[in-house]
Amino acid sequence: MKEKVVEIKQMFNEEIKSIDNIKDLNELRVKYLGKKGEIQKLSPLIKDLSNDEKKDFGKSLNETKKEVSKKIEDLLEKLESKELEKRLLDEKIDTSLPSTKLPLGFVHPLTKVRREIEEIFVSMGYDVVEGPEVEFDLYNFEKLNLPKNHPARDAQDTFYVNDEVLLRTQTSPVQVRTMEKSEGEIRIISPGKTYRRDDDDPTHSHQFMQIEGLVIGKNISLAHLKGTLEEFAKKIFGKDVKVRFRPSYFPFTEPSIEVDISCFKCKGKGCSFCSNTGFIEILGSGMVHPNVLKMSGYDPEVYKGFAFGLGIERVAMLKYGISDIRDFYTNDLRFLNQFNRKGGLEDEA
Ligand code: 2NM
Repeated sequence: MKEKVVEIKQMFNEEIKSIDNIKDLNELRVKYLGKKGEIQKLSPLIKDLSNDEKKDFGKSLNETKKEVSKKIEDLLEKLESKELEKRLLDEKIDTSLPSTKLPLGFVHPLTKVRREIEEIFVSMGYDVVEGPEVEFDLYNFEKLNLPKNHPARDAQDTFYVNDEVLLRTQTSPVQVRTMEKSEGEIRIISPGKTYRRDDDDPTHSHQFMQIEGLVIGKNISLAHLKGTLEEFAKKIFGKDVKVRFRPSYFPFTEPSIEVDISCFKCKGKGCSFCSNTGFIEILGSGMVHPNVLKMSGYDPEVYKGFAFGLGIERVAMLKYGISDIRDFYTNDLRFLNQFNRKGGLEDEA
């Protein structure tokens, strides 16, 4: 009986030597340790033995089972780590290969210029405030000293939702809303989309972008307006530009002032670009009209303020020499790619 066990053990030891993969090892396990395996097959023989022999045989059968089992487990462990190593080697990533190029996006020129203007004013201590594009007539016109039937409304005709609701023609309603909510000093700019009833052409667009600014304080004067806007013009167009202030008219400011910079084509000598004036208009401004202050809860005897507004398209057109405002809105990549990270030298970023 015992010889049989030894024989099986020897057979197993011989067979396991040639196993070099997990699949074959599993087959070997079934062959020796399975329900109908070589070792199990010996169990029925036990009943024909004497008690002493039974004990002896049972013991050697168990030991063999343990031994075979242990050898299989050990080899399994070795084979598993070998296979993992092989898989890692096979799947090794070649980091020297060139990567697939992903087209990187870049910001729209209007966003670029808006951010640049915002940064200049934020560095002077202004907050950036936004508001609704669909506005009440009350905020877009009436509280800006433009009552119904005021002739200046003509120049700012817009898209109406109904008699009292419209698409804002400027971002000033944001300034009005801010004044209503505030007491005391204010220093804000409000960027955003604005709308006018205009036929689109190279210099007009029914939708455009504006940044307006508002400063309110007890001793704010025209001197603050001039100093601020001159500093802004030099930061955005270069420190060599000359700045000119010219009287004008807006219903919401008194006095009203337009700001020009020296023409960068002819440096102020006069050319076709500046209609021989040597200057180019860049923004409108003025001291906030007492009526506007009053309507928004400020006492014009105590508080004064200056305000200004500029078109982002206009600044971008002057800065980059763009001659048609519609280029900003038609999404032609030949136009837009000029503003990619490489300055348009390559098709994609
Ligand atoms: C401009 C020109 C002049 C302006 C006025 C106000 C407010 F709300 F304070 F009255 N906000 N913006 C203003 C003044 C805007 O745009 C050409």
